[in-house]
Amino acid sequence: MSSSTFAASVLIVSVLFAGSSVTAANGVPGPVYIHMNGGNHFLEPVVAVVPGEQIVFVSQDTGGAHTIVGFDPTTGQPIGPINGLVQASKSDAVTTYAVRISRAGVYNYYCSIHASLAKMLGGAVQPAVRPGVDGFKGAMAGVVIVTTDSALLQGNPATSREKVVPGYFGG
Ligand SMILES: [Cu+2]
Repeated sequence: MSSSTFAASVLIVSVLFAGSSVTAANGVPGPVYIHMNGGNHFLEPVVAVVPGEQIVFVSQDTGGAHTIVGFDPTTGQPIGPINGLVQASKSDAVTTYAVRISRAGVYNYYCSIHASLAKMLGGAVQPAVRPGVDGFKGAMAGVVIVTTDSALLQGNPATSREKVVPGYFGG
């Protein structure tokens, strides 16, 4: 292998692994973090994890609490395993809610304080902006995809690998 071919191979491998999580000793990748602050939205509204990987919701909201409620989009009923609450945090410490999901699938969640579920035409349910709540980039809701698809897993935003996002505190 020529040195230029080797350099190209290293580059390709680096690109392939740039988006993947740190792998723990047990072979399950490290946590994926989802952050929120006083803007009342989830900073990483769509993330992908492998089955069993830890998902950590991190409050950088210095003002108020958020719920993280899994729901069935066909009925609006709460559905596990996502079911958490994070209290307001301080700028030198964060509160978190962590969950692991073992079964592959698409898991919807929303904050019941800052969004509400609205029935769509046909009966399906979707999170909607709760009237009177400020700071939205749309309804406070998100999706976790539990998958082994490497293309999806490599699409996570860079902030999902950091427990605390610098400069993101607010409330
Ligand atoms: Cu909220």
